Amino acid sequence: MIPIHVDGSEAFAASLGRLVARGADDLGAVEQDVRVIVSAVRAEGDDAVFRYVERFERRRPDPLVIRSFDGAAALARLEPDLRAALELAADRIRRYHEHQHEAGFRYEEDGVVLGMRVRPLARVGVYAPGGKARYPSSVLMSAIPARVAGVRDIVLATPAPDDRLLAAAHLAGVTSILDAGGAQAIAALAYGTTSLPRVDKIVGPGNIYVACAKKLVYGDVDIDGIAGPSEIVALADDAADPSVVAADLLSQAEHDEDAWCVLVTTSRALAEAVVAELGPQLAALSRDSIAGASMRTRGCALVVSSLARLAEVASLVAGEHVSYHVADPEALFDRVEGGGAALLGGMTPVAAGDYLAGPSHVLPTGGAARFGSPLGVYDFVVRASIIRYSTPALLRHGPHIANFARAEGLDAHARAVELRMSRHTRLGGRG
Ligand code: HSO
Ligand code: ZN
Repeated sequence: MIPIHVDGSEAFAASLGRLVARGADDLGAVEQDVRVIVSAVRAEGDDAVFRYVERFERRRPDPLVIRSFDGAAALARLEPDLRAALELAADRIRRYHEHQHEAGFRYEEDGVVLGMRVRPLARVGVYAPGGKARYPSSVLMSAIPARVAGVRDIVLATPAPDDRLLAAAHLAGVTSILDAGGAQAIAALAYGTTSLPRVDKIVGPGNIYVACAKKLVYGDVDIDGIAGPSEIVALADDAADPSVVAADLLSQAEHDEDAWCVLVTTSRALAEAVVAELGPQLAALSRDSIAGASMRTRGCALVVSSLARLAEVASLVAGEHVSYHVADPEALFDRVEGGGAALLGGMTPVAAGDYLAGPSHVLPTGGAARFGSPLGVYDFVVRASIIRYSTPALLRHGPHIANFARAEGLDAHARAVELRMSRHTRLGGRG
C-alpha cells in the first residue's frame, strides 16, 4: 500500500526530497479565473457576489448577510451527544487560548518611555468550506481564538450553513454570517460590499479557489496563511503499536486525496507491520477511496538508523501534525525543529488535537511549519509601538539622530530634531 525506503538508498533520498519540496498547491491553474471574480466583486459588490453564487451553487442566498442567527436554537436541535461534544470542545479551546493573551509593555529608559500596545483587530472573517470539508470543528478552531483576542465582529463566510455549523458559530461567538463560499466570499470579506463592511483579516482553510483568492487579496487585508492538504508525520520506534500508528496515518489520509501521510521509524519491522495494517483498516472506512488515493500517491515509510536521524528527517519535512510513537516522546520532541502540532505518546491521537484537546487545528501545511505557527490569539491582534521623549532625553539623543539623518542625506529629519533642541534652548530650558 505504501512503499518502505531505507535511509541511504536512492529511493529514500528521492522520497525525502519530494516531501521537502512539497509546497502549497500550485495555484497557477486557477489564478486567472480567480482574478476575474475578485475584481468583479471589488467593483460591483453584492451584485457580483450574488451572480457568482448563483452560477457556482445554483441558489440565491436570502439574505446574503445574516446578522442575527439563532445559533442557540440550532444547538438545541442537535443530537445530544454531538451537542455535548461541541460544547466540551468549545470550552476547552477557549481555555487553552486564554493562555495566549499578550499584554504589551511599557518601560522608561533615561527619560524615554517605550512600549508596545496590543489591541484586538476590529473585524475578522472566518472562512469555512462547504462540501466534503464542511467541519463545525474548524469554525470553533478559527473563531474562538479571535473571540478570546477580543475581536468585536467575527464574520463566518460559508455557503448555506446547516444546524451543525450554526451551532458551532454560536458557541464560537460568531457575530454574523456571509452566506457564500469560494473566491467571491473572500473578495467580499476583503473589500466589503453594501451589505458587508470589509474585515481586517481572513482566516480558515478552503479549496484551491479560496486559497488563491486569499493570496490575491493579501496586502489589502491580512490572511492567516495558505492552507494545503492535511499532513501527518508519525515518528515511531520498535515499541510503537503498529495498528495505532496506521490508524493515525489514515485519520489524516481521509481528509483529502492529496493528504501527506508519512511514517518515519527506526524499525524496519515496525514499518512492515504498519504497512500490513493499512489495507484492512482502510477497507473499513467510509472515505476509503479518498484515504486510499492519498496513501497510494503520497504515503511512504522511511526507515532510519537512529533517533537523531529521526529528529533530523522530521525537522526537514516539517509536518503539520507530528505524532510521537516513541518511548521518550518529550526527549525526541526537544530535538525536532518547527511549528505545527506535536502529539506526544501513543495515547495521543491526532484526532484529539483535531477536535477536543484545546489548541487550534488550523496549522501550517506544505512545509510552512518550518516558520509558521498554529492559528492563535496572536493572529488576531495588532501591535503599536509607543515612543515618548522627555526634553533632557531629546537633548541627549538629538545630535546623534541629526548626524545619522545627515549621513543618509535626510536634512528634514535632522531639522525636525534640531528645531526642537534650539527652541528648548531659546525658551531657557523649560521641560
Ligand atoms: N485535521 C484537519 C482538521 C480537521 N480534522 C477537521 C477533523 N476535522 C486539519 O489538518
Ligand atoms: Zn483531521
